[in-house]
Amino acid sequence: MQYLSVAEARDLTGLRLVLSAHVPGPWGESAKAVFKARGVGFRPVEQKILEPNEELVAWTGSRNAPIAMLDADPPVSNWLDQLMLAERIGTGPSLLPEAPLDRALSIGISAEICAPGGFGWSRRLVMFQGLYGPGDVSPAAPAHVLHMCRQYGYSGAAAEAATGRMVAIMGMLADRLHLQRAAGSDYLVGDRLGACDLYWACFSNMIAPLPLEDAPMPPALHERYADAGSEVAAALDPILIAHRDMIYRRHIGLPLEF
Ligand SMILES: N[C@@H](CCC(=O)N[C@@H](CS)C(=O)NCC(=O)O)C(=O)O
Repeated sequence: MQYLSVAEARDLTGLRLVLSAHVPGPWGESAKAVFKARGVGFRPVEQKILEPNEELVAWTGSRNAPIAMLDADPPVSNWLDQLMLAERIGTGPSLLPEAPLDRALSIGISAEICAPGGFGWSRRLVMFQGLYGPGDVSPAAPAHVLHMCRQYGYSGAAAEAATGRMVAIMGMLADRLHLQRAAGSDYLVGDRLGACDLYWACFSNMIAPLPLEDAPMPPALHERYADAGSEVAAALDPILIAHRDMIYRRHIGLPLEF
């Protein structure tokens, strides 16, 4: 994918979406899927993964991605705010149900996948444990490592609890999909595509990545994602993968471009 630099993007109008360039970051891939499903075009802007991104911070106040920048509006850097932006400016069927209780369920499932302490956050803690742990990160570690661990809530104790959270969330999603299938729906809530379906499809790559021909990421990242440990492998009910493959084929499109 071709990315604009921050300098090229900041004075343009319309939607500019800052993304971690050339990797399938799960929050970034989800934001792309959400805007696409709502028919909203955007210009991709480069964030350099794990780097200080000083120009980006000066423009948006954030170092990481994704960040949605619409015209001269304030930056939108949280997954839920990005979903609400897509709901507001997009067209076609909403990614949230009409009825408030169903909305609450859809947003709640999405939060279990995307929010701090949720599935993606927990998976990242386990990956950090492989890179920087076990145990707390040493205060003598390089500054960028300390910064990253602080930003993403890494500690030995948090990483220890993370696999249990992932397994519990995967169990909830699998139970929900079985229930929905029995009621005649392929989707997590109701009978049409919702944001939570897109989030699960994108975040599932953190434990069971799509084949490299569909998601041509650096092979080392693919291996790291695929190696999620025996507890997670045991919790991977085939219905979770069947759902995400259907969501990619029917709604998001393959191969991925990042
Ligand atoms: N702000 C997002 C989460 C953003 C996030 O965690 N981004 C990560 C994963 S894609 C990232 O940019 N990582 C690369 C980096 O930190 O440089 C939200 O909670 O909605």
